[in-house]
Amino acid sequence: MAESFDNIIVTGGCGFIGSNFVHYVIENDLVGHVTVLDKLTYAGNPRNLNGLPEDRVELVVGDICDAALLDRLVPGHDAIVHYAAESHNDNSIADPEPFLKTNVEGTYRLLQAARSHGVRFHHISTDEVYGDLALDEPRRFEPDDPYRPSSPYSSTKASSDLLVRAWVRTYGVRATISNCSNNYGPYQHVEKFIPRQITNVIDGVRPKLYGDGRNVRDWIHTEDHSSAVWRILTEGRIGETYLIGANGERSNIDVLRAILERMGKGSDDFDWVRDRPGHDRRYAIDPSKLETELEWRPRHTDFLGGLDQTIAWYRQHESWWRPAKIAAEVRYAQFE
Ligand code: NAD
Ligand code: TDX
Repeated sequence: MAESFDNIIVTGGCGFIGSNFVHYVIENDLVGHVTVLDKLTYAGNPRNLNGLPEDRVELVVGDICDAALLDRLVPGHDAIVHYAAESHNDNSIADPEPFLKTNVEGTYRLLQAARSHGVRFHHISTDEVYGDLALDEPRRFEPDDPYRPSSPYSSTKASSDLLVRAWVRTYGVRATISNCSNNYGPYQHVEKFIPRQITNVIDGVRPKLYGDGRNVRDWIHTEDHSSAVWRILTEGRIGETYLIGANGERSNIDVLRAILERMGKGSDDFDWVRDRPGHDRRYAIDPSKLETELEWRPRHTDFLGGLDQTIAWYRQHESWWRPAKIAAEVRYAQFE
């Protein structure tokens, strides 16, 4: 039987994916109240929670590494859904330290709080913990594959997953883990591939493609990520890892050319730029455990339709992304 939750904490709920989950659970009346715990780093924006009822969503601005804050905040809640992270590979290559702090220490602090206060815990992770696959390899990532992270970012996410597994086994924390593939949709930070290229085209700047452009990512719409997390939180087996994916493998050059075509540009109207160091070749998720055991299915199976909606959203929400765009391109100029 599905477990029910009335009052949950969502860490990182002002980021791209966490805020989508807050909208999902409130707008579908799945929980009574959400406390968003978010440090509001460069990646967090309280406007992502606009339109939600104030009596059902409270924003607490704070750091997941703050143990005293967690001890005050966690009692009275029945679950923690943990999205907060430093999430961008390129930033982790330029400066790994915030990734160690937030992704590893922050997850440790939250696990200790969940343990002390007997609260259910769901940990949001990434397919990147499994490293990468060759382009011609006839297999996809499976939950029990070995961890082989490549970047400072993915190694800190892998570390956080291992902490969760140990806290389940040693301390009996009631936790689950999900590892999801690349998300796309509205509200994604403009440092990430799809919004960076859409906003470059809007600005009359040529998009930037790393390396030979043949790297493959497995795309899923954020709303499908949210519905999968809810299913795992309420019906998943404690201690289990579930992979979330929507059969959306595409090469970067194909995605970029789809954006260019939709925005009225030629198929070669972009710049090839220096490759990302340690750049993972291909990610691909086998979601069959989630589909079979928890009967979850993605709803957004038309990637090009989703891309059209995403482009339209960035065209209509320039005031949302403009300040972050300026800062992100300053950062890119330092390492490109
Ligand atoms: P994001 O960078 O858009 O948002 C991260 C949020 O966490 C921000 O609101 C930020 O302010 C907050 N935060 C950062 N450090 C914090 C701290 N110390 N204390 C409190 N809050 C803090 O990230 P996203 O793309 O929404 O990713 C969310 C989660 O999903 C991450 O755990 C990420 O690893 C995982 N994930 C992302 C993808 C993807 O495609 N973006 C895919 C799989 C998994
Ligand atoms: O300007 C660019 N040009 C380019 O070719 C950027 C920003 C990226 N790329 C390439 C690198 C990747 O192969 O596009 C692909 C996607 O890049 P990102 O958006 O940076 O995502 P990725 O590194 O794949 O990681 C994402 O998915 C897994 C999220 O950022 C992570 O948080 C998540 O864990």
